[in-house]
Amino acid sequence: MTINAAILILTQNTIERKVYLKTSLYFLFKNFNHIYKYPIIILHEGDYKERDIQEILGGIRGDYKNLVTFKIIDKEDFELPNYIDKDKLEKSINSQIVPYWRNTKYRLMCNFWLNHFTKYCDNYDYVMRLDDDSIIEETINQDLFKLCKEKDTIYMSNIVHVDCGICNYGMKELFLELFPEKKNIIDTLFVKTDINKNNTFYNKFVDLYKIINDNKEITDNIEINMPIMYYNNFFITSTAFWKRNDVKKTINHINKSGNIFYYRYGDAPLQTIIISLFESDKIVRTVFKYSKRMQRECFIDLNNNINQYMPKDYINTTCIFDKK
Ligand SMILES: Nc1nc2c(ncn2[C@@H]2O[C@H](COP(=O)(O)OP(=O)(O)O)[C@@H](O)[C@H]2O)c(=O)[nH]1
Ligand SMILES: [Mg+2]
Repeated sequence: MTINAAILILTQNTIERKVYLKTSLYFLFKNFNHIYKYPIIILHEGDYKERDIQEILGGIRGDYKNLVTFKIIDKEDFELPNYIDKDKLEKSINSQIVPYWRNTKYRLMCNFWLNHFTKYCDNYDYVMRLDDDSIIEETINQDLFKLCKEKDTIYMSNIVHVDCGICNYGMKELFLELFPEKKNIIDTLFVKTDINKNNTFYNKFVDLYKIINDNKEITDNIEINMPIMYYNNFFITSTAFWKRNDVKKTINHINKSGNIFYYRYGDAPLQTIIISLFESDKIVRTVFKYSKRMQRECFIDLNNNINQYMPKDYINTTCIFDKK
């Protein structure tokens, strides 16, 4: 069986990211791709020049380097959509309400993985995303693409996690509005919590809500719904799914809300929810040891605070399915 598939890595040419990319590629080849030999496309914004490309390829052994190509993505992919109010966005980002509130470019990256990545998939029936800071930590003894094709899988991912409810505020309501008849499924995809006046986030959230909703008041008890999602720094997807009209219509509706930018709607929960709504029996969880940066390192946020979100030991992951 031949499978038309490729591995996509979106990256940036900074000193830090270049080191991540080299490490990630090393483990990708060592633990998967030296066996299965899929093409790897490294997507970038034009900041990888000839010498940087040589440097990356130089680290890939023998003929395996022929599997790797670099591709400049379209300039528009990382431009703010014209319906986004820049002033509102700037005020929202300045709130830095949670450590992982991030900046405009992070939001553009999330937007890329919802709206633009399919442009680079025309030649492939399946693509894998792997981030430059994702490490495959053990040998994967099966061809995951072949598995997807055999089982007619539309989305395969690994770690299940609960995302930040403030970053994804209003996401549940948005999907309920679009798919009232699918309330049962939508209910299973979120964990509810409340923030009231005693909560440390309360005042900051009220201010943020006013910025985003043109000074509208919010109730005293704020309902927050945290999405349950697959970490999508590793996933495999059927590319045809994202070209379906009903899927595109749903994505357009999400885009119009502006909330990918005004809040920080993650591409991961959005992908998990969209597939769950349309093809819930075609999502498959595959388990192998891999990690993203946040599980290995602490980080300094934009408020200059040091944050740790690592598992408490070297055996556990942050996967909610692995917890009792
Ligand atoms: N070209 C480009 N890639 C980005 C940008 N921001 C993030 N990425 C890439 O997108 C992937 C996910 O970004 P990351 O910051 O690791 O997100 P996190 O894992 O959610 O913290 C990584 O491979 C990054 O290099 C950006 O502004 N431009
Ligand atoms: Mg990352």
